[in-house]
Amino acid sequence: MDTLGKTLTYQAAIAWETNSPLSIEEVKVEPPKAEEVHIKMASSGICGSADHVLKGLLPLNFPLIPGHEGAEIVDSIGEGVSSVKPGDKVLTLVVPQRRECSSCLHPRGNFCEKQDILPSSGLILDGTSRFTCKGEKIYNSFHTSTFTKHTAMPEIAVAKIDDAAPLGKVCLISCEVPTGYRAAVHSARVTPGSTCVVFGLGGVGSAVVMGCKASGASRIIGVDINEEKFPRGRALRVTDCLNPRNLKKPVQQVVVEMTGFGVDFAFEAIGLVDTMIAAWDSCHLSYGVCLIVGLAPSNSQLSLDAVKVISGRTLKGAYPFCLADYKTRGCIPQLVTDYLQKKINVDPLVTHQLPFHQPHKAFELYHTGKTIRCVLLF
Ligand code: CND
Ligand code: ZN
Repeated sequence: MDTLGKTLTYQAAIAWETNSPLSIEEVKVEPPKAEEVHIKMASSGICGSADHVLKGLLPLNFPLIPGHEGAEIVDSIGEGVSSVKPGDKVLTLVVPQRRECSSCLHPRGNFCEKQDILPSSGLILDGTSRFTCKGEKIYNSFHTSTFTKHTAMPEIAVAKIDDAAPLGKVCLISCEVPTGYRAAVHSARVTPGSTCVVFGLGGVGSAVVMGCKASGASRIIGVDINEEKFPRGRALRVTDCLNPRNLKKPVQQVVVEMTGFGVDFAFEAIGLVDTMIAAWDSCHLSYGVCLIVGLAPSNSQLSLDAVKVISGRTLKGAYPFCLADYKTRGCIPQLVTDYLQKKINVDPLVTHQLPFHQPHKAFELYHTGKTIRCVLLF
């Protein structure tokens, strides 16, 4: 259906305030303005960051339509849009790529100045919102908002993907897979025969494990407090599983003893300061690389032993897609093609699929830890 020029009403899941249940509402969605696209949602993953947003751990404006891990079809385009056309399959991008700012133009930069994460206004590029409900303005999350049947977004925050992509699964390639997989392959540059530890075997941590395995790591230690994650972790080639709650010593000490001197690469994919420190302390003193992927609550501080910092270890962060020269619109479509060509496999990461109008059930499943990723289907 061509939505050009029309304000239409669609169902969306709204969080009216933090820590309140999502409510399915009738939402008015304005048509796309210049350099915007109107899209029809096909699927959206339930990412740990969306849970952080709903709990108020990241500073976003409410009421909002959450969700940022989406796969969709372009419905109509505003003036000046040239990279996509109606009918194209696309993925939403938490970090857009306008290709004009210092980050976009730098070969190793990608945190485009048009991003809406640090800080987040919850508005589209022109400073307005395209959503209203019951007469009230509804905010976006990170330019995206995927828990809605339709949305209007900036063209620079969508990436056209292969027509053959199965939309019920590839939504994970909009956030979880590039974040985790590329953190191992591209940002940490895991080497063949190396030892790795991954803190958190949820969605992102599982994608990190896949990246470590694809890079030839010989030992991958998985750490999680939920042992339901271990069989799926082992299927992805985690070699040793540790539950810190069942250990008599701090987990970092156990990891160092298991590997002799500490691992070559440590990843934190939980979002807690304590596990970030444990990941750092698990690394080899001299050449270990620690990559922080998890998002800690805003304003939390990471306190490290200053003496141990000078031994040579490296600490890096991997904010959404800020993986060195990993440009979002340029690189994400290639990951979809790699999936279609069976070079990477995201199927094991999609453990559950539910209809869009059951977000509560999806979050319930998420909180029990029974999922790697639950995908909402529209
Ligand atoms: P998910 O909830 O699926 O995974 C977290 C895992 O950590 C679960 O398996 C938990 O059981 C486990 N866990 C929780 N507490 C502990 C603990 N104390 N010790 C050991 N294990 C524990 O979340 P996700 O994988 O979707 O996201 C993980 C983090 O990554 C989260 O902080 C999210 O905000 C962040 C993230 C970052 C980026 C990025 O670009 N850097 C993108 N997406 C998500
Ligand atoms: Zn830019």
